[in-house]
Amino acid sequence: MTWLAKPRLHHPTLPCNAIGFTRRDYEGKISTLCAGCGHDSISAAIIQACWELDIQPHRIAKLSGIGCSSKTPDYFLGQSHGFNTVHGRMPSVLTGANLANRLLTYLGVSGDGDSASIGIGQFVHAIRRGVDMTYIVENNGVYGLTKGQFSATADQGSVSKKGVANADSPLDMVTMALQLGASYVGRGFSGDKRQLVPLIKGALSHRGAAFLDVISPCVAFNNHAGSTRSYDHVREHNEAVNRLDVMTPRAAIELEQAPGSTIDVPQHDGSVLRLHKLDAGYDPRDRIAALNLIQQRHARGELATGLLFVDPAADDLHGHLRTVDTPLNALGPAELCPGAAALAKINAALR
Ligand SMILES: Cc1ncc(C[n+]2csc(CCOP(=O)(O)OP(=O)(O)O)c2C)c(N)n1
Ligand code: SF4
Ligand SMILES: [Mg+2]
Repeated sequence: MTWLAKPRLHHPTLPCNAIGFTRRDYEGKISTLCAGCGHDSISAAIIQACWELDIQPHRIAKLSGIGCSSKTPDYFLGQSHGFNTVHGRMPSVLTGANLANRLLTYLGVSGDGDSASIGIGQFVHAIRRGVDMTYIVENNGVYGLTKGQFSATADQGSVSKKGVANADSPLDMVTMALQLGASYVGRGFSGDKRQLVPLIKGALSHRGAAFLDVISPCVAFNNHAGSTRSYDHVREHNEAVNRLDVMTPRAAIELEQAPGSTIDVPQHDGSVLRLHKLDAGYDPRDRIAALNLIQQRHARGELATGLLFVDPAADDLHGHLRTVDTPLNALGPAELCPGAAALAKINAALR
């Protein structure tokens, strides 16, 4: 794989976050993706979100599969743990890593090909189990890396670069994530950083399975007239349901006075998600309403973006399994081997 290292020197007056890191400390190598690829904008949003949240880079584990989208973890968080799995296998490797060490922040980055085709079973089970992670699908409707075949998320009737219309029904990963029990579900657009950064910040602060589908145009193979994943098409058919801010515990919390227009949703880590409703009456704490909204907008050829659903009281896989608070990889022989008497007791109970 080709890669270019970034020069380490930077201007001494670059602003630092609360733990003394500049934005550059969250960057990675120089991207080798096509100029204008939506995936690079998502990488920039991830860098911004982690910097603003003051997360220690070495406390993040970034995992991905195979594809242009799955290459991107090389281009951000160069000081974090990273694992590039085989095609479609990111969710199971992330689940294992999370079970071994619950104290890291897990970020899974994947593509619509990686997660909606070969890896769909893996996606389904990681979401269903409530693995504590932020799972981002960089959705361009094609297999970019292998030169633009339609993916399973491509809209029926969307036209390929060669002029062929897609005959198959699309699979909507946001709908699937909602049905599977994800406790934070949103859809963003790589071209809308103002919406995307807080969406990612909220997902990283959330405990439980957070899923984000980010529409990310492929400028090489899916950005022409007739494609429903082109920059122009998405800009024309995008309807945001809310505007988000994420306030970390240190920040002063001030309520806006417009009655009925703002919802504050506290998260496990003490941060507060503040949602300004744009769509009158839309409550992102209602899973059924989210499913209805997505279907209604889809029938009109539109994309609903923003935070579509959040359950602030959600638990995660560790809670379901009642694992100990200490990371499993830090347990010593005494905790791991309770001794012959304990084994005898278990055996006796099974007789
Ligand atoms: C087991 C296996 N099957 C097929 C491939 C070929 N392959 C590489 S990337 C890819 C699809 C990538 O599409 P997507 O996840 O949407 O990423 P994008 O490049 O669009 O960002 C495929 C089919 C592979 N690398 N490994
Ligand atoms: S082929 Fe498409 S997805 Fe891959 S880097 Fe180029 S624009 Fe991005
Ligand atoms: Mg793709």
